[in-house]
Amino acid sequence: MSTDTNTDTATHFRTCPLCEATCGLEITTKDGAITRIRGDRDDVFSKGFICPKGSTLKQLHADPDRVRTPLIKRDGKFVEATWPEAFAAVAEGLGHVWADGDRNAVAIYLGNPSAHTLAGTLFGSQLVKALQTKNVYSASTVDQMPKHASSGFLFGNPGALPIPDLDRTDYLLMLGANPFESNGSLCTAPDFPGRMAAIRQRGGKVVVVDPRRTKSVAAADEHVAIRPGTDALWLAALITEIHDAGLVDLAALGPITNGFNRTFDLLAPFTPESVAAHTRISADTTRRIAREFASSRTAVAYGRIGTHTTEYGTLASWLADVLNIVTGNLDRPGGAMFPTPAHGRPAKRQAPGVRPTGRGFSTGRWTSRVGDRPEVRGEFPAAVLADEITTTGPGQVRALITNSGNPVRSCPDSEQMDAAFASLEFMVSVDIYVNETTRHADVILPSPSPLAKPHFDLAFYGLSVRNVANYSAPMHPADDPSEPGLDEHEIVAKLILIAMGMGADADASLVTDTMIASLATQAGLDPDEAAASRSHLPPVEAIIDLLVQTGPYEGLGIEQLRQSPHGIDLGPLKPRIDEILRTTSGNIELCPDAIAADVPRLVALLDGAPDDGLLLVGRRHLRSNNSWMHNLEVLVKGRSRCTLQVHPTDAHALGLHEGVDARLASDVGEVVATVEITDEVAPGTVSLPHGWGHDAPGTRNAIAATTAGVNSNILTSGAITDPLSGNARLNAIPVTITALDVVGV
Ligand SMILES: Nc1nc2c(c(=O)[nH]1)N[C@H]1C(S)=C(S)[C@@H](COP(=O)(O)OP(=O)(O)OC[C@H]3O[C@@H](n4cnc5c(=O)[nH]c(N)nc54)[C@H](O)[C@@H]3O)O[C@H]1N2
Ligand SMILES: Nc1nc2c(c(=O)[nH]1)N[C@H]1C(S)=C(S)[C@@H](COP(=O)(O)OP(=O)(O)OC[C@H]3O[C@@H](n4cnc5c(=O)[nH]c(N)nc54)[C@H](O)[C@@H]3O)O[C@H]1N2
Ligand code: SF4
Ligand SMILES: [Mo]
Repeated sequence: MSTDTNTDTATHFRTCPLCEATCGLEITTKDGAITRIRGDRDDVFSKGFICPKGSTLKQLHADPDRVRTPLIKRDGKFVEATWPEAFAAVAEGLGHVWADGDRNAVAIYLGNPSAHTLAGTLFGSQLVKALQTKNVYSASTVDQMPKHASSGFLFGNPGALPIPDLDRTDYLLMLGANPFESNGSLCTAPDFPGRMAAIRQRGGKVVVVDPRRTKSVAAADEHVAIRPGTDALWLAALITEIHDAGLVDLAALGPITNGFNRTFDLLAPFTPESVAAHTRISADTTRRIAREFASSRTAVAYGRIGTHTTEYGTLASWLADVLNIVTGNLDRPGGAMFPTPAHGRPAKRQAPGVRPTGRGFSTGRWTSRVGDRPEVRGEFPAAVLADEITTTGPGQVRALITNSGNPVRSCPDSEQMDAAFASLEFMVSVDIYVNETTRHADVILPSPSPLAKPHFDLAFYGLSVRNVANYSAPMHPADDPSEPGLDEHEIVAKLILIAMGMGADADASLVTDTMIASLATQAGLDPDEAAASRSHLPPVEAIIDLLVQTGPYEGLGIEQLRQSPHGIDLGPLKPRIDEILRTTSGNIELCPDAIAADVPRLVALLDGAPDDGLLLVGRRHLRSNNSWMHNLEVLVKGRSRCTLQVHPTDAHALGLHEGVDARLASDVGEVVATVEITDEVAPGTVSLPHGWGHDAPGTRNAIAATTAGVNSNILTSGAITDPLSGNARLNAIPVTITALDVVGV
């Protein structure tokens, strides 16, 4: 921070915590009040790039609807409480449920922002462990779990996700992602649009595969308007074509990969011709793109939400990686690479010639009580949480903790979720708003404004296109009278202590002290010395210091981070497959049994008749963030964005007109949405964004309520998931549309 005492202005540099892009912000204050937020031009990674959300941290900080005092529900109404009262109510409410002897009766749901907070990334898994419950749910199973599953199967390491090396690739094949709105996902790359443009400027090519003509499509060389839900078919055909054309490149990865022939045999039925009707992509196009990809100097296939959140999510994710592997593009510059984050563990040294074997990856170590769904990475599908709450009998979920999640809007079959939450015996939410989910809570524990918290992107530096480290100290002291008074990590620490049976009064520092001691021990340091030498630091900074000092970059610690307000650039990604692999063979397992056993489902899709009905897909908008940030006037003003996009041909056939309301129905629910006729969607595809529907009673989001929109997850089904990952199908939903008669016409 720099200050000018003459004018009482100060400049703070922080990383924006709102999305995965990790942009640097320059925040100017006068007399403590924020006067301006703009992109930090000196940020080593984002170099001044910012999107409209970054600057609205100011409005979020000031939002009068943001919860600033713990709330306890009494006689159906929230009343303000002190922190000791709130924690006592939590200990009592959860304690009552635990008293019956079943730890599984308390469930937890961790929402998306918990990947963006230190509370979530450092203490989330500790809380899960302390709860000793199998009922663990998160936004991962409405998002990227297929990617974890495919990495688990391929590399034995579900936490190691290959990232497209955007800055060096010659050919980006991007499926089901729209970084012009989302700013990128599982690919931390501030100014993704600029990085895409740079690919083209250096003579490379960008191909976007999406049933909608998005802004990302407009900035690409080529648009492939795929039929929703068919990415796995198409990727399989690309691989078969590359194999048949003799373009497989085994030079680098062949010696460390098992299962090439089995993979090619399994994928043989999928050819450019055989998948053409289902994907609506001509065989010529598929053949040409396969050859371009394989013969490009470097190339990378990168799939995101549109490929992952379908019934074939893990297969599609696996196939994108197979495509990268068989063309020699995994773990090499310009291909798909594994970042080396500053807080990661340093590489284990292997004796020369010895493969780095591990324990491999498995799912289904236990299964859900209702529906017998396998756990994946210790989680059940978010799609079954409602059933676990409403199905009576031993093991029933009776209490719930949510941390930064809004599953009543973000998860499938959300009306059922809403009703289920209303029936809980006890619910506690760590959140910043009273919204569709937290209105059901008995206690709300408010997290401070993002500007009042320390920040270090533990999750996203592991998914980043460059190795970077940037620490932001809190801009406001924890005891700022306009803030709730406890940092979010302290709130989570208190919940951990309650779950451990230590009561509501135990000191949060017990949790941070234990973490410091155990990290030190793991790193081979003396725990007392490690703690003593960091006793001058706030606990979270001490933990980051310890992680970074014992990480892969020598000479890096919190001091260097503090002195580098614009971040530290640790260079481009480096090949490191041997440090990643944890398979029992020590090799990449291209065709593991679990995956092979799921391929017949894809064959069945191919053998079935192509679906000619209407398929619903979602979409994102730059000025939105899943189901929240809709209470900030500056972001939601103007025309409603929650429209049902229909292609002119379909609109004509259905008798729909621009701006009228229509009934949109799936086999689990229906909504009434306003029609927008646009050829941006492919014929047969309709699109409605998720995260809207802010008209529920009992919420406290005055602005959001005025631009409510409709909740698209009324239409998605909890029953249909990708079997290997448990991920919900949120795209490619069969729907029907009926024109509603306009009154008076
Ligand atoms: N149909 C459909 N559904 C989808 C998707 C889709 O594409 N289509 N996308 C899915 C995806 S990718 C995701 S990640 C999920 C997201 O699903 P969720 O994580 O369940 O929901 P969000 O809308 O991100 O809600 C975030 C919550 O965190 C709160 N919050 C914000 N900042 C903080 C903070 O700093 N601390 C705390 N404690 N709380 C905070 C907000 O008030 C809000 O309640 O939605 C999924 N749902
Ligand atoms: N502004 C904004 N930014 C965000 C978010 C937000 O809500 N708003 N959410 C954040 C989160 S939690 C995430 S996970 C990321 C997601 O980031 P992205 O993965 O980039 O997500 P989307 O922008 O939803 O883009 C998904 C695209 O997939 C297309 N699609 C749908 N079905 C299919 C299909 O079957 N096949 C193919 N090939 N394409 C399909 C859709 O038309 C859409 O354009 O964004 C993050 N950033
Ligand atoms: S792109 Fe993401 S990280 Fe960058 S300013 Fe926008 S919301 Fe923040
Ligand atoms: Mo997400």
